[in-house]
Amino acid sequence: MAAPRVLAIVLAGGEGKRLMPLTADRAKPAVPFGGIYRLIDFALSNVVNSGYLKVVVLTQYKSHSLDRHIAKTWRMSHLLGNYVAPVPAQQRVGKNWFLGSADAIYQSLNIMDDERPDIVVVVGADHVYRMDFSQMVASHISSGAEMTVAGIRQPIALADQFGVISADASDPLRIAEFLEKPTDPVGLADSPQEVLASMGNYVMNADALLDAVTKDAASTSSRHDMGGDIVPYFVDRGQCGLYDFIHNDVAGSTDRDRDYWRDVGTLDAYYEANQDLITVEPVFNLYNDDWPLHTGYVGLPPAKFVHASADRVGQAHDSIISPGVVVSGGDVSGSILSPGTRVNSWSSVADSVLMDGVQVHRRAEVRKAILDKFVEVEPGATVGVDRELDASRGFAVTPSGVTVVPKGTRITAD
Ligand code: ADQ
Repeated sequence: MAAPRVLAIVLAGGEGKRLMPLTADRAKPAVPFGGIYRLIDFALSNVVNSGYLKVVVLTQYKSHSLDRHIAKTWRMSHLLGNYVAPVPAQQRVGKNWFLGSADAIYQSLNIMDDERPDIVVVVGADHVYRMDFSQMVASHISSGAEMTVAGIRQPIALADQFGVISADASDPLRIAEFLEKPTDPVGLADSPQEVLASMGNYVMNADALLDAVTKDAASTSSRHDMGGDIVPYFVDRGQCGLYDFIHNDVAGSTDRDRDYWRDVGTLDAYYEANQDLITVEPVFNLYNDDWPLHTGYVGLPPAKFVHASADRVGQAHDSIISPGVVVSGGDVSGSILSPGTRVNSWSSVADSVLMDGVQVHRRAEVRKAILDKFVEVEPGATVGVDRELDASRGFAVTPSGVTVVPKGTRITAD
């Protein structure tokens, strides 16, 4: 049988309210991550590494920096039939602008007319993981279902953030019930403290997708959401397969990060996923050449570490340091420094995420904080040292005590 024609659709219109202030003026998939990446790079790397080179990215909310990143980084050759094309939501008027992810696909059906795919792979754009979608497509084809949903076990306490899957008792590869973000979830029989969560990744027969989103668009009761409306539609028809991510076997994955999947939906989850990159044997390994994670080349000089003397250090340890960083007489530990950050003499940065262009001036101190782009910590100022002070300055302080400072803020020594 000839290989199916596959079109990938990346849903990148999410607002990411719970990541404020990091999403104050950028879409969630454009949030910087791990020094040199944006969140969407993980979904796009997975799609491209899976061998799918026709990719549309549906954008909507504050998409300027996302569009720029895709245009700069993910250009492929239309001449060779490959592309990553950002497609903004059609300019509808009024409240229709804000309809959900199924409507975003419905509005973009003209792309399906152009490409005539057999199969459509729909993936979210705001998770950190490695996944070979070609294995999910193979599983989808062999099951004969019209739609397949990828699932992974998650703590039951998080069930209200996910679609929760119940597999069919007689056929564990069919979904018998699907509840979007349930408030009273039932745990798994073999593990009551866990549920099987939808990863928000779907494989569908193109004709079935077209039919479903067209019917959905005509419904007045639908929220026009993939998880809330389209998945339940296929489950009710007995046409929804399950792909178990644990059995996913990405080339070159180490045992430790093979099952790694993080929904970085909250500031604490975002902070922890960044920390996962740093450890000696990282929980998530960026250095796996068999499944490279692509991003834009920043064109900056190498990082450098200078100005160590009797009373100061110019060093970083247990940290990720990006190009263009200068650590000049400061001390960095347990942190991620993005391109172009500066850490000056007698200052220290610990357990923090510093985005592009952050300046930490002399004798300043940064602890357990996320500093958005171009934040300046003025000489002698502190952040993350006194949470009450941070809150009184208007900074977000997360439940686990991470201070988050919005883009461009000047933090002064009081
Ligand atoms: P959520 O992430 O809460 O749950 P949603 O807000 O619809 O659902 O976001 C899903 C994806 O679609 C994200 O990548 C988002 O950026 C994008 N998106 C949202 N609205 C869009 C729009 N109008 N246009 C384009 N893109 C849009 C979903 C599923 C759950 C599942 C979790 C897994 O609904 O069932 O468990 O993902 O995280």
